[in-house]
Amino acid sequence: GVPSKQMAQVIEKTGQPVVFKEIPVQKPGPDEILVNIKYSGVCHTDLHALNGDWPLDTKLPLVGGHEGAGVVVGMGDLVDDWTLGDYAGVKWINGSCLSCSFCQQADEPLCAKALLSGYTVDGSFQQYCIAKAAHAARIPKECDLEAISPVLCAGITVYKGLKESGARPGQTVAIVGAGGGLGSLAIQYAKAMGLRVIAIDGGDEKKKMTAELGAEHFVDFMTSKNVVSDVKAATEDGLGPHAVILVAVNEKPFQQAAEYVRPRGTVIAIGLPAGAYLRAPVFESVIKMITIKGSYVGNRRDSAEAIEFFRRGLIKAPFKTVGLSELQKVYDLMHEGKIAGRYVVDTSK
Ligand code: 8ID
Ligand code: ZN
Repeated sequence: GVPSKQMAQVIEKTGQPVVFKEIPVQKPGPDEILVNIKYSGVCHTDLHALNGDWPLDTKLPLVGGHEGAGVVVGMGDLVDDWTLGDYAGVKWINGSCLSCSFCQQADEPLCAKALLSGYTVDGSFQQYCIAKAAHAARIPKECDLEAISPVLCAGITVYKGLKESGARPGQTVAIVGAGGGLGSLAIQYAKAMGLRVIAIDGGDEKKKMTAELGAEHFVDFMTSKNVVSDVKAATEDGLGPHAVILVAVNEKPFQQAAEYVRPRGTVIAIGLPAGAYLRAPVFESVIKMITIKGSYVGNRRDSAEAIEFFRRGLIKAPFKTVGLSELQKVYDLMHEGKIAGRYVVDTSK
């Protein structure tokens, strides 16, 4: 049976540490499922929510988390396509209206009424979490819930970003922030899609990890004297990468990428550093015919495809697991930029 109380990490006030406490288990509405979250990845977005540093208010108090992997333990009366015991994923898009023009064209992340897990509705840093049945991700039974949890945001987002870049097999993509959560998965998806990878991040631990994941080059933003020329030099003809995937949490690379991307190339902005601006020189942008665009998570189809790459064994990104009770420690490490790969929390501890 489902208990009436559970442990959760609660943001009571932004800018203050999360509070590990007992809270009630919610009941699913008619079109919702209740998921017993086993594991949840910790995304930098959760830290933005804790800090309240985006121009978008969170609900308060708030249970964060949007990379939740677990088991369906309840559902509302209108739900007829889930079975108790199914594996389900709680992702960033918790629900959407399903009828606006964006939802109709499968741009559900653009729905003005989208519910955001761990931001506008309670998310996966609790043992029992609610998701709209139409949007929860279907996880095949053969998948390991611990290892797949980071796919539910990081994986979906970078897979979508790589598709949006238009980069084709054999071409080169620069991943900026390659040593972090999204970046480490981006290397794996890029490789699986037949792309060649230049990793950009800082420090020897991330250099080693990105090489093990399959990056051919590493540019250290902390020691490089000229990131722009170093990235260009890492491509065979010196003309720069075909695409740039920006997943860093720092404004600088958002103002640099247009300078090293290849003519006809595409810069994809994914990371969301607070208060930051993109910048590109008009002259070079025009005569190089470059494209700069944003990419925001993925729709339900992107999510299913990203999960399928994982199921096929193509995505093996490094993660470390700690108890849900230790979430604040993960935030502290993330704030210091000390995490190579992803942290996952185990909701039973
Ligand atoms: O849908 C979306 N657009 C979406 C989805 C999910 C997450 C956007 N995000 C956003 C998050 O909110 C966050 O702003 O993507 C960003 C990255 O999330 P993350 O991968 O979870 O963060 P991380 O694990 O802390 O990794 C960030 C990496 O960037 C590196 C850091 O060293 C770290 O490894 N980095 C930084 I900070 N500055 C850099 C620089 N100048 C840099 N790497 C290269 N050059
Ligand atoms: Zn996320």
